[in-house]
Amino acid sequence: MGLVFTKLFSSLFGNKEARILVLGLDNAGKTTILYRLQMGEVVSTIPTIGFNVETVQYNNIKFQVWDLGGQTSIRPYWRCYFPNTQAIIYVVDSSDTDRLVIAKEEFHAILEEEELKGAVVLVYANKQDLPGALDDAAITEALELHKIKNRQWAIFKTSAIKGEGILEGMDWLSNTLKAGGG
Ligand SMILES: Nc1nc2c(ncn2[C@@H]2O[C@H](COP(=O)(O)OP(=O)(O)O)[C@@H](O)[C@H]2O)c(=O)[nH]1
Ligand SMILES: [Mg+2]
Repeated sequence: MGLVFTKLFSSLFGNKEARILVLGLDNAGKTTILYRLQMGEVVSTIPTIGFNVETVQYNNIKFQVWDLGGQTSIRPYWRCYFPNTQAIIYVVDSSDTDRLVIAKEEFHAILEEEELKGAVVLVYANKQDLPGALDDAAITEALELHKIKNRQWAIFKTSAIKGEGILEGMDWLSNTLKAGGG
C-alpha cells in the first residue's frame, strides 16, 4: 500500500505543511490503519500532558493519531495539533454498538473546533469482518453524518485487519483534496 499511497498523495500539497488527523475511540483500529498505510516509521510520543500521539510523516504530510474519549482535562492540548489540518479520518469500531453514542458525541465535538472547520471528513466504518458489525448506512445514521454542514464527507466500510476498504477511502480523500476541499 505504501507505493500506492505515495502516488495518491505525492503532488497534493506542494511544499505546504499538511496534517491529516486520524481520530476515534480507543480500540477502533486507528493504529492498525496507520501501519496498514505503510508510509514509513510510526513514531509514538507521550507528551508530558499525558496523551499518546502517533505520527507518521510522508514528505510534508503528517498523519497524527490519538484516542478520543476519556479524560476531559487533556482536551485543550489537542488544539496544538489542529492548525493546517486538511482532513480528519474518523475510525469507528462498527461492532462496538454500546459505544456508538459516545463515538458520535466525540465526533461532533471535534467537528465544532474552529481550527478544524475547513477539514474534509473521511469515516471508516471499521471491523466489517466481525459478526454483528453495522454497515455503512447504519453507521451513517448512528454518527448522524447527515448533520454535517459545509464540508465534504464520505464513509467507507473497512477491515483494517484484512486491509479492505482503506485504499478506496484514501482515493476519495486525495481526489477531494485535489478538487480543492480541505
Ligand atoms: N476483527 C478486526 N479487528 C480489528 C480491525 N482493526 C483493528 N482490529 C483490532 O482491534 C484492536 C484495536 O486496534 P488498534 O488499531 O490498536 O485500535 P486503536 O486503539 O484505535 O489504535 C486490535 O486488537 C486490532 O488487531 C478490523 O478491521 N477487524
Ligand atoms: Mg492506537
